Amino acid sequence: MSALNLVPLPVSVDLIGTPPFALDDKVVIVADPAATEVAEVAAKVLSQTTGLTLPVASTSEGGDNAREIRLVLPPQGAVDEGALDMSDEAYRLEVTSDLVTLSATTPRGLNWALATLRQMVTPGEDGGWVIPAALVEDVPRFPWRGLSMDVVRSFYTVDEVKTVVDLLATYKMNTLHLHLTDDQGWRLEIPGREALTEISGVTAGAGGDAGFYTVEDFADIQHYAAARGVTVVPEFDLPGHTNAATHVYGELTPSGEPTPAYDGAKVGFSKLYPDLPATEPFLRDVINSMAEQTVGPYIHIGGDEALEMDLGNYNELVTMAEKIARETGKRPVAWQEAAGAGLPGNMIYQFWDPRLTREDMAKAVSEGGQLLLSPANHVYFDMQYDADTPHGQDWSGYVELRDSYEWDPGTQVEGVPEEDVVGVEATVWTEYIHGFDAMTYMLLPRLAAAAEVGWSARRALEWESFAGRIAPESAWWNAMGVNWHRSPGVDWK
Ligand code: TNX
Repeated sequence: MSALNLVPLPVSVDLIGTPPFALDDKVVIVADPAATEVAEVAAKVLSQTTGLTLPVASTSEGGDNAREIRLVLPPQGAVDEGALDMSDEAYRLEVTSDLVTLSATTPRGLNWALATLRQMVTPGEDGGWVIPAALVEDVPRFPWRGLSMDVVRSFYTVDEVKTVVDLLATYKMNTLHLHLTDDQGWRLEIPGREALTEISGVTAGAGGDAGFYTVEDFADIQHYAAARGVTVVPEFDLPGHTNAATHVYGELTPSGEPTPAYDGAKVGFSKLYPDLPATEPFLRDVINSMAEQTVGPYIHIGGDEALEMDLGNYNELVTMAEKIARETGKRPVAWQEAAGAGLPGNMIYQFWDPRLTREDMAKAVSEGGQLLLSPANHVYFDMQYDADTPHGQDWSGYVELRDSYEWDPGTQVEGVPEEDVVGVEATVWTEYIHGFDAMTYMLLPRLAAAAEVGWSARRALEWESFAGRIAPESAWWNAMGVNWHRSPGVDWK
């Protein structure tokens, strides 16, 4: 039997050598009570893979011929969202001829076991489906593996966002960061500030779609994501990238007049003013509402590209936002520019622009901060693959699959040791990505590369190996009905 094609590569895989598990319509999924939600996801994923409809049960039927997929959690296997503890994500997957056992300490870990199991399902010799007998034991290298998705320049529907969640879970990525506010639009309903979405929910970047998520939509996305091991991080980008807010509230500008709507792609012109009386209440209302609406432990306060702002005003505003966010009980995250603002210790800074100085980040980390890595030259999925890519842009160069794969998060930022890196987050900005076909075309296959860089041990990262293991995944993307790009160097099926 050939080696298993698993992405991201697990810590250990042992083929047992006994006959495979036959996956047919006699198989029952048996789940511990705390694992029933994952069991439902498993039934759906396996049905999408094979066309089989497998029942979910809470107790084993027993019997000599019973073949089961068991999902096992220890008692009190609750997900502790607050702790960046990788053991919460560890899993064990054992496949024998008559039993498949997925075990983990949390439902999230079970989701990752399921992701591995799905990749092990292969066509059998007699036309059915088989899962090779094996033992897989696995744990991630970094606790944060995510995607930041710009739903402002172009809006994506709840169902489209759910499909992105499916893709993240497929590669054991645990975080969906939603970029919800920017110059061109405002995408999350804020109760008490409904004008934000009434006025700026109907605007977008040129060529992009408009729209917004209601409070119910946002809850629905988070519930769907949580069932698949994915945490949602909302972003209120400030003090730059705020034209959608100043377009709604004239009181946020010195003239008292609202700014015109903006549908261009230029960045860095908009700003807030710390001394205006309306500013702090506005920050408070938005951050408090986002925090209240958010299940996960983080809130992103932006901080990028306030290019036309006085540094003193910038620092004052990110300090104000950090304090308000902190008071909600969430842990704030900000783009790398905020690392120079002298914010308190345990911020997470998101490194994105390889052109900017890294000294501020090294200093902030030495003072207790941590780093999330989104280097544009590796994981900005709005970068074109090459000159012929019909979507996206190229300010950070072309980024092919291999570029997304060949880099080491442990050594990206001089002066920042691996233990201060929380993980890897790809981004997809949508100034020049319009529609969901374009979106998944830009994500796939690069998303899988970013996932492996964040999950797998460094010694495992070999392009030839990855290129071989990623090839069969195209069958899954086709089964999901999503568009993808045929990156060179891979023998796609
Ligand atoms: C920079 S990345 C931005 C975004 C743009 C992106 C385009 C970051 C924090 N800011 O506003 O959409 O480049 O690649």
